[in-house]
Amino acid sequence: MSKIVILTGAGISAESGLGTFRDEGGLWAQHRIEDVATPEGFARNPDLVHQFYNARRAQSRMAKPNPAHFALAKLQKEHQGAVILVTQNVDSLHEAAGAQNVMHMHGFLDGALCARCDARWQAPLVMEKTMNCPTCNRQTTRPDIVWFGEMPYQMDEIYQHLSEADLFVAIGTSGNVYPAAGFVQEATASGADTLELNLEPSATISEFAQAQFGKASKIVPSWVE
Ligand code: BV8
Repeated sequence: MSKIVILTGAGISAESGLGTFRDEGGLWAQHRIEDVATPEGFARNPDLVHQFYNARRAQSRMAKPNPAHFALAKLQKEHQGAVILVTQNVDSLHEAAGAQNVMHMHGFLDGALCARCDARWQAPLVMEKTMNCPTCNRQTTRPDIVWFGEMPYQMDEIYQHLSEADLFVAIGTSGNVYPAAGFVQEATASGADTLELNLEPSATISEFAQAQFGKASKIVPSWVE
């Protein structure tokens, strides 16, 4: 059975009402990356960072999966084990649509992490810097999110899957953030075919053998069919 590795970005959740980062009025237009998505920003002003993620957590808990999320879950079900879903997104819309074993390389809005003892637990809707870690009881709680300059999760497994891929598909990502934006080269180097499904050409469009442009809720279900 051929192996398909799929990478999704904020664009797949846009039609579920969750803001993207670099589109008009996106998250990075409202906040400086260095203030809300770096460990230095968190050390400088944990309240601001918690507010940023509390607002996104509240929004994501009200969001519903769209036809693109459901189409990928269906594809996964039909190709047991041969469809690997990697996401840069920190929402849980893939899981809400029925996807399994989603690899959240940039972390989880619904995850809390202790910066001191590495304990992880389900984040409450509102997180504050005064929250005690349930394991070491210190006030060192942070969102379980991979910030700029931090090592994304499950990288070894992801590179292994890319080395075995027959097809790599990037959906709803602008191709600006590494190492995710470099996955297309890894896949090409292992002889995989490559496809970009996006609203508009990404920064790495020249690396893809094929591309289809349009809204994810339209082009992803038609590609899965
Ligand atoms: C790391 C936190 C070392 C979670 C995020 C130079 C070269 C190489 C690397 C670097 C470099 N300079 C700096 C770096 C490192 C840095 C980096 O890449 N910086 C960039 C800005 C240059 N990377 C890191 O620090 C990473 N760590 O490198 O560690 C290492 C290296 C290798 C191996 C191991 C370790 C950590 C990166 C993670 C940072 N955390 N976010 C959060 O707050 O959500 S990144 C942030 O951007 C999000 O996670 C998001 O997922 C990610 C990517 O954004 P996109 O998902 O692509 O969203 P965007 O808005 O950009 O684009 C949306 C797209 O959707 C658009 O194309 C749009 O057209 C499309 N779209 C919109 N609507 C629709 C649609 N498509 C279809 N349908 C629609 N309706």
